Amino acid sequence: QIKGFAFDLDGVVTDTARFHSQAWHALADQVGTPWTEELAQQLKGISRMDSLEMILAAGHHQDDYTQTEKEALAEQKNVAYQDLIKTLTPADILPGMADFIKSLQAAGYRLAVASASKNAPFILEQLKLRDYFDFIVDPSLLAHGKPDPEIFERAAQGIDLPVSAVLALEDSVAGIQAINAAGEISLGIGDGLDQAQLCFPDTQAVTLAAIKAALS
Ligand code: B16
Ligand code: MG
Repeated sequence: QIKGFAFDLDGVVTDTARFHSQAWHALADQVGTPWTEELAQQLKGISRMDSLEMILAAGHHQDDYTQTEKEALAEQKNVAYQDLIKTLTPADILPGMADFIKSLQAAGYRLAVASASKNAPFILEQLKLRDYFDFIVDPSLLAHGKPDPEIFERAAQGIDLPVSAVLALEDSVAGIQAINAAGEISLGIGDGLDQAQLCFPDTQAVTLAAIKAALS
């Protein structure tokens, strides 16, 4: 019996990946790592420091910088990213997601956000969705990022539910693996998420009725 939902943010509620990519692309150019669409895909759902390490490793530059220099590079990317997400408005909520979130709240489900992004509270404010969520996981308190289950376990705890009563939505492979490892019901949005228990082609297709039908 599902009593709560845990939402990934980027790729599920809004498309911030284009802004992450824009900011990381500039940084990749600066450190001399060739930017590819494949690399951009691999960064989805991955924490800021782990993303930086992947970009440096892709160009064999991981040993060229001290830890302090790496932190400065990550901060530089974040400043550029934060400048881009200031432009977000409710019009940037992915198709169908505002109605879906509102319908869940109206039906009495508890809602959590399980995003690896430290910018999640700001993004939710920009989208005017902050008040619909009972709990936002603070990723700075996590020992491990996705695909570790910790973030989805924390989301269930934050809304006072056992993991078995939570359905979680994700658009990344690492995210689906994290949900499955946590023991929650996994709902994948988009292609290439064969490990998800429920698969939907896009956000528009995700409704409470469709989920109930898929689970029955
Ligand atoms: P920040 P999600 C993730 O968001 C993004 O997919 C990933 O590309 C990003 O590096 C990560 O958040 C950290 O974001 O730099 O803002 O803390 O998909 O988990 O909602
Ligand atoms: Mg995502």
